[in-house]
Amino acid sequence: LRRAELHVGVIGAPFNKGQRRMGVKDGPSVIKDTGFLDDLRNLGVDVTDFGSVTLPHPEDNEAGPSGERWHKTVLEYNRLLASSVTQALRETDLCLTVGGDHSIAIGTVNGHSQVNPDHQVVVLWVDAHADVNLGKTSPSGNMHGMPVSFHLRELAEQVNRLPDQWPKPCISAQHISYIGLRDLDPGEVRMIKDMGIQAFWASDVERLGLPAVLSMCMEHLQPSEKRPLHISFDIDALDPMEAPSTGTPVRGGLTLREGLTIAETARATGHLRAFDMVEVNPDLGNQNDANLTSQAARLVILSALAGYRGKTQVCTFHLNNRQA
Ligand code: 4U7
Ligand code: MN
Ligand code: MN
Ligand code: MN
Repeated sequence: LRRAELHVGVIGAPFNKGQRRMGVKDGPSVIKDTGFLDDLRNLGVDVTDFGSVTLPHPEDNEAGPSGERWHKTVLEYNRLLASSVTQALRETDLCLTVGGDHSIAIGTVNGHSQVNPDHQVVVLWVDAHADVNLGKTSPSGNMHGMPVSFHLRELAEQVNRLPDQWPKPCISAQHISYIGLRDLDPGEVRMIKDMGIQAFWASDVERLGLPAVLSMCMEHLQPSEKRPLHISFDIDALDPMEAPSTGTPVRGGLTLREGLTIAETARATGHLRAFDMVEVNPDLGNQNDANLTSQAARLVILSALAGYRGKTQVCTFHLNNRQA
């Protein structure tokens, strides 16, 4: 019996309180219904399903000090999720978290950072949006537009946390890159510029080409044994023609083919340790839209974890420095 090359832990995060549309809570179940767990196993990946993370107690409806909608609920949920991510990463090589809205990346990035506290996690944020709003810069109050701000050390003083100061910042501005941006708020543009964050807009992908963008990203982030790579993939990075069922679609996005290339390139580094797939909302659009969107999510996941692109595994996986 061949030993699996990669052991993946999968966590469902059916959470929707980072924004106001209910249906994103069903993201994990419709993505699971595509059969991607069996696909992964058939592609030689060892999969442990850690089930779903849900809040055990009634939700609190209070906003944060700067109007962050459902602030306590969002952060308490993410504290729970973070501990599941940490546990999954202690038992497996790579943690896949399926959301849910993008506020769940408060928990996934925090949980990933707890695994090797002295190892700096590097993050590739694939999204139409920068998700770096503070309560005071957010035009909506929705916390799915804020997860990055919770992690950045440079913003430490400006973020409203839980009374015990959870979550602690864990990422420096030079350790995150964006791909796919095209809809930022004025405060976000200013913060990204001030902090010098590497950002590739959808227009940069067009102008420079994706291979050049990806090599600049990887050179900048330098994923390594000491710098595990975390990808947070918002399905709205893709063009709405490819992934229509999502809460904040923006036209002029990445093609599915580009999404798959990003996933494959990250995998080929051998340093990918965490992957989030978020913002699939099957309630939006018709059944065909929902199917297109969950299939796009499935394909991106299979590319990231197994190098799959339609029956052919395009690159041999090599996980650097994994424990024997
Ligand atoms: B997503 C927005 F104002 N920036 O903060 C905001 F445009 O996770 C959108 O990327 C955030 O889907 C989108 O509400 C959050 C808005
Ligand atoms: Mn293992
Ligand atoms: Mn987005
Ligand atoms: Mn997002």
